[in-house]
Parts: sequence; C-alpha cells; structure tokens
Amino acid sequence: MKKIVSILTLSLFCGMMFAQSYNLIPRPVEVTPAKGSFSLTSAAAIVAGKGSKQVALYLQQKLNRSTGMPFKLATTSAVGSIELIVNSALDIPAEGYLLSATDKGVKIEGKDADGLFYGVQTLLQLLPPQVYSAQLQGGIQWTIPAVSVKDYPRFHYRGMMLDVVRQFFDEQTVKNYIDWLAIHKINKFHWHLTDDQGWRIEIKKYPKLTSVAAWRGPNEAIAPTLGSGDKRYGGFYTQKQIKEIVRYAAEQHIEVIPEIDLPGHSHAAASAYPEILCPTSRDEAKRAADDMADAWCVGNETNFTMLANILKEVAALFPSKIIHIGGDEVNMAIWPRCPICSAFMKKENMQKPEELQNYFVHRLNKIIDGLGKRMAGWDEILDGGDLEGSTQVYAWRSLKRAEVATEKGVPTVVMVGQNYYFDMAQSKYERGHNWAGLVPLDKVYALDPADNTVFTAEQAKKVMGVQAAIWSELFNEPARFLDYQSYPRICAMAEAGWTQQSLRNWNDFYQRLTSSHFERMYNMGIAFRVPFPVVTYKNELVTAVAPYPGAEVRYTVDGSEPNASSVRYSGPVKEFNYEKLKFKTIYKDLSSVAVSPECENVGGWVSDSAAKPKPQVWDLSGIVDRPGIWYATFVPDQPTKGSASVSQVRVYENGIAVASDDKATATERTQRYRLPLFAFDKTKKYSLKAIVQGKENVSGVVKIERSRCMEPAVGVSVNANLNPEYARYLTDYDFETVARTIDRGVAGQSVTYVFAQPLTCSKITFNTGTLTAFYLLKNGHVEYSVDGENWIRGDKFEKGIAVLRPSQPLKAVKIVIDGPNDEAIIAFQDLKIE
Ligand code: TNX
Repeated sequence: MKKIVSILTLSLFCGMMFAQSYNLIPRPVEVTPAKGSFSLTSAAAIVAGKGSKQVALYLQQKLNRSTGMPFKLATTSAVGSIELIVNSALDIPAEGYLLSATDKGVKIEGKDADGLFYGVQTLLQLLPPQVYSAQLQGGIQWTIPAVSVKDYPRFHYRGMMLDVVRQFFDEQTVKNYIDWLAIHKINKFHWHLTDDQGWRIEIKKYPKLTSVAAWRGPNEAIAPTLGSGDKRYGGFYTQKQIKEIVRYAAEQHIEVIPEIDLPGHSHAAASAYPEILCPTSRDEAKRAADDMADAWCVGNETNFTMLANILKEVAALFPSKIIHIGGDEVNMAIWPRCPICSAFMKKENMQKPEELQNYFVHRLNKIIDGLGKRMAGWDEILDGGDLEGSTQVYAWRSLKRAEVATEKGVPTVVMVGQNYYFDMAQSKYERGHNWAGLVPLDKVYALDPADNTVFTAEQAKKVMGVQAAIWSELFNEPARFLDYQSYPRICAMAEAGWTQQSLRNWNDFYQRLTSSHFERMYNMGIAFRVPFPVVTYKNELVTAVAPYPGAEVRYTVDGSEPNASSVRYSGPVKEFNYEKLKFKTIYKDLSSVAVSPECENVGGWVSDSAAKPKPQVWDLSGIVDRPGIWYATFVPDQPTKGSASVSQVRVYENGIAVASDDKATATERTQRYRLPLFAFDKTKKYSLKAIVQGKENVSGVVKIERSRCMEPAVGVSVNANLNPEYARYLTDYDFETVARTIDRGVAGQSVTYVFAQPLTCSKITFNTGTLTAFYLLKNGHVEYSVDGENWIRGDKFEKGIAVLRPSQPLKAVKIVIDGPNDEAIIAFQDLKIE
C-alpha cells in the first residue's frame, strides 16, 4: 500500500513538473499533461469551423511565417490537423477555451471567438519559441506536447495604456505594440491621444488641433520640451490611420479605448484655440504663475458645443463603447479667478471648484450618453459629487482610490501607479520617473487587483480588471525604451488580469518567464529588459549573483562597458580595485544595464522606540578598507511604513570617534551621512555607530559606499534665473540633486564655483541636465581662473557636458551661457572632480 502511494505521489509530482515545464504566461486555470506529442508537417491543415475563420487566418499567418509550411484552411476535420471551433455551449466563462493536443492533432474550442483566439495564443506558446519569429526558421522540430488545457480569465478588462503625446509613436510601432499585447491575452488598448504637449487625433471640424497643436518646437505654438530639442517635433494620426489601427487591433481581439484628456492637460488644444481658456488664462503676460493655460473654461457654454463636436468625431472612429475623458490633475484654483466661471458658480450656488469639475464631467457624460457610449475618467472625477452609474473609473493614485470608487458602486479599473506605471524606473541604476517609487518586476507581480484585505466581496465585483500605463515623458531616448519599460512588466500585469489569484506565485512566474518566455519575446523582436546581477564587495572579493539560473553574467576590470566577449563570471573575483569592475547579464544581442560592485550591507537596523534609545553598532571590517569620503545610508525595508530618524552617526577607529555627521541630506528619501576618513589606517579596527529612533518598529539595512570623486569645499555665485532655493544643490556633492533655472537662459549669464583652497586635480566634469538627461545646457562654454580674477576660456558644452583638465591649481571655474537653451529651462549639477 505504502509503495503504491509513493508511486502515485511520484507520478503526480512528475505530472506537476511536466505541467510547469510548458512555462505558459499568463498561467492557465488547468493544464493536464498527457503522453506523446504532435509534430506539425506540411500536410497539417487548419480546420475552421463556424465563426472561427478570422482566428484561423491569424494562426495560419503566424505559423506560415516561421515554419514555412502552408497550413491550408479546411472545413472538415482530419487526423493531423488543427481544429478551431467556437462553441457557446461550453460550460466555461466568456473568453475561455479548451485546448487538447494528442499525437493525432490539436483541437481548440472557444466559448466565443475571443476564447478561441486565446486558445490559439496558448497553442503558439506550446510550440518552440522560434514560432514567433517573422522570418523562416530552419532545422526546427515543430512539436507540441500532448496536453489538455482548460482556461478562462479572472477579469474581462485587461488593458495597457500608451501615451503617444509626450513622445509620438508612428502607426507601425503602435501596431507592433498591439500585436505583443494580444499574445499576452490583453484585450484593451487605452490610447492617450491628447495632452499638454500635443494633440494627436485628426478632428475634421477643428483642423488647427493637428496643424498647430500636434507640433512643438522653437517656432511652434507649443514650446520644445521632453527632449524634442531645437527642431519641429510631433505628429498625429489621420482618421484613416485611426480606423486602420482600430481594425488591426480588432483582429487581435483588442478593443481600442480613446482618451481625450479634459478639462485639464489641454495646453496643446489651447495653443491652437486660445478661446477655450478662461479669459484670465489667455494672456501669458497677465496670467498667474500657477496657471499653465491648460484647462478649459467651464462656465463658457460655447466650449460644450466644441467638445460635443470633437467627441462626435471620436465616437464615430472607435467602435468601443467607452470614451475616456481624462479628468486628472486639473488646477481648479484658476476657475474662481475667471469672471465667467465664478459667475456661473454663483448662479449655480457652487461653493468649491470641485463642484465645477463635477458639473463639467456631468455635461460630458450627457454628450457621451447621447453618442451611445459610456464615459470613463481618472479617479479625480470621483471628487466633487456623484457620477452617472455607467461611468467607469480608472484608479491610478492608490488602491484606496479604487476601493473608494467600488464602494460607490462605480465600475473600476485598477491601475495603481506604485505597481502599474511603467514609466517608473525599475531600479536606481535605470532611467525613469520615481514619483510613485521604483516599480521593479516583482512589485508589478505582487499586486492583487481585488485584494480581499482591501475590498469587500461586494466591492470586488466592481473591480473590472487591471491596466498598466506608459507615460512617455522620458521616452525620447534611448532607442527601444518603449520595449524596455514594457517587457517583461506587461507579462506580470497580464497574469494579474488573467490568472486566478490562487494560481499566482512569484517564484513560479519568474521561473516560467526566465526559462522560456524571454526566448519567446526575443523571437517576437521585443528589446525587453534583461535583469542585472547583484554584485557585492567585501574582504577584497567581488561576488556576483546571477539574476536567474543559467544567466550569462560577464564583466570587465578596466571600467569599460561589458559585452558578449567580456570575461564570463564563474565565481568570486579577488580584486581590491573593485570600483573599476562592471558587470552585465548578456542575453544574445540584448543585455542588462552595467552595474559596479557595491559594498556588502554592513548590517540591519530596527528602529528603537524607547525614550532613551541606545546606539546600534556595525563592524566595518572588510568594507571600509581604504581612505576617502564614505557615505552611510539607512535604507528602510518598506519605505511605505515611514522612515526612522537617525542621529549621532559616527565612525570609530579602535574605539575613538574619528568621523561624524549629525544631519541627513534633506532631499534624500533614504538617509545619507557623510563620513570623511582621509587618515584611514589598515592596521586599525573601524566600526559605525548610530541611534535609529522611530515610533513603529521600522527595519532596514545600512549601506556604506565610498565617494568616487573629490569633494573640496566650494561656494557658488549665480547670475542666471536660478530658483534660489536650489542653489545649495550645486555644492552638496549629492549627485541626485540638481538646480534648475526658471527660464531658457540669456547669453552672458553664468554660474561660478569658487574653491575655498586652490584646487589641484586632474579632471573636472561639468554635467548639466536632470538625472534623466532633460534640460541639458546645449549652448554654453566653461572658463577657469588661477587667481579668481582673470579667466581663461575652456571647451564648449557638447550634449550637456564639458570637461576641464587643469594643469595647475585653480581658484575658480565657471559655466557661461552663450544663448537661450532649446528646452524650457536649464539644470545644473555639482562639479565632478577627479
Ligand atoms: C500622472 S496618471 C499623470 C500623467 C503623467 C504621469 C507621469 C495621470 C492621470 N496623470 O499626466 O504623465 O503622472 O507618471
């Protein structure tokens, strides 16, 4: 008996392993492996039953491209064929399917055409990954393992939003994007078509919306911004192109939901038709500093005629039942200052401008109802009054906002920024916004959109599903950043939308992703983000941890960028000069960002809530092993829990305090302390002590890093329109803080850095721009002075950077602006001195 049981468990276990090895994403409801397999041959036909012709053509085209085999369409089933059937009598939810593959062929039954299409997607994933290639692939056994799959989605709304305003993406890029969404069983494409920096949809009745408002540049109505530089930049989709994209998306079973962002985020529309603004907003010279001339005047009745005309054309272009009207981030303070709006508020007895926004939303709702559609908007439309029952809300600010919406009975799409805003950076080494924090892959995966600790069962019924967003402010560079920010994060979000919560597991997902899905995406031609290794230093050893089993980690020792022919990492590297090492994960011609070793954490901390907290002590041996300026950072494990306050940070040398810092840099999210140790002596013992105080039991780690630059005392004098509050960022040697001007600059303006002592160094780098490389100084040069009075001219700025290589001690250096910048402002940084 015992033996039977163990054989049973063993085979069950093997069965599970087998099921796992298909590595499907998103993970289906039920996968039952069977014995044997089915190989595609040129005799294989696709049998298209009723209602399945279009899906059959899709499959035929996909298979034909990579296998080169014809896959004739047939109407009667035969051995060795792929049979596609729509069967509404199936006992599974909408969009579901049953797939069965045996050694005799494949049969997919969809509950509806959508279900059939998703069954086909699963079939493609069961084939070798080269099936996704657009080119003919030779020498491949096109084999499908025998299996049966039963599958259906958790949510019927699984979306992706793309902002085509801040950067414009052409028709082909949008189509490719839609292709890849469909493969991940995403069924909505939310198209953010208008915003402050451009209007991207042709409206016949108002031609200036595209002839004027689709363009920005030095001589355009909209100023250059977001990396568009010294040239005319922009574009729009003609109505013909929109119809084509909508048709194309429908073929991929994707509904396109248009967004016209109103009444705020409308600076582009206003640049073409200033009459839509409040009279108090129209004149640039007279309007208030907080008035961005970006919101429609709500009291002005003719605006509703114009909006009705615009929305009528929009409604006619998109078969979707939903029109998204934005509604986010309106500076409502401008309305009470407007004579028309304030008179209207008085007449309607409105107290707060939120009520005016709510009135606006209701007016649009009426217009949209009249067009036979439903209105949708960002969660701000919940403020200021009730909504029509049919309105759909997109909760972006927090899960709490989603909960509030569902409590009001409003159908809600969860698109929480902290998890689903893919314009956020994925780590501190990478480009991206961070106002919603870093959004690494595991954080995307972690969100349960109908989390039962947040939503009641009744509220959860109003969660329609999930959606992630790409806001494209930072997508002007580098090349293929859209792919990089989208994948694999979309894979993780897609699984939250499709897969039952009980079947979701991060480790399991990550295994499926890295062992199989990377290769599928590679064949699709997606330039996805490859994860980097974690590399640490201690005791003169550099240790790298590969980001997934089998990952190809390579490194260089001379500071150069690693590539596919660099040394492959195979074990800890003995290297005292670890600061020069660079590591990357290589995936064919893709690779991760390069990372340098960081010192191993010196230990953990827990905040002390006692009235008289005790200092905590950390041993620094093996880490602080050379002279320099050391920085200690106290990073909380869960930043959301709040941080602890750190004080009396000291370094001890053989028990004697030799360095201290009592204040954190104010701008840091984490807390960073400066500890100069120029007289480091390797025969002595070093330790770190600090008091970490906090109300709750907050925990975290202490990191310590050596500054890579010299940090001489320096003063700065500015003769440019620099926001005075930010001037200190030019001398704090915190390279995460920058100082911005408030205008484009004028020839002759300057920023002068005066050193406390004459400075001897080999190189000074003048970096300008923000950390994400906006607002670079393009038109300027540097000068230096040995005596602080006579100036010698150095290089011009190239791409925002200038370098000096002094041959004698310097008293001062300066940046001189030679003409207005090609972006709205200029950002300056600390000097990088080596
Ligand atoms: C907030 S989300 C916005 C966008 C920005 C985005 C940047 C929302 C409704 N408004 O206008 O592009 O943050 O992350």
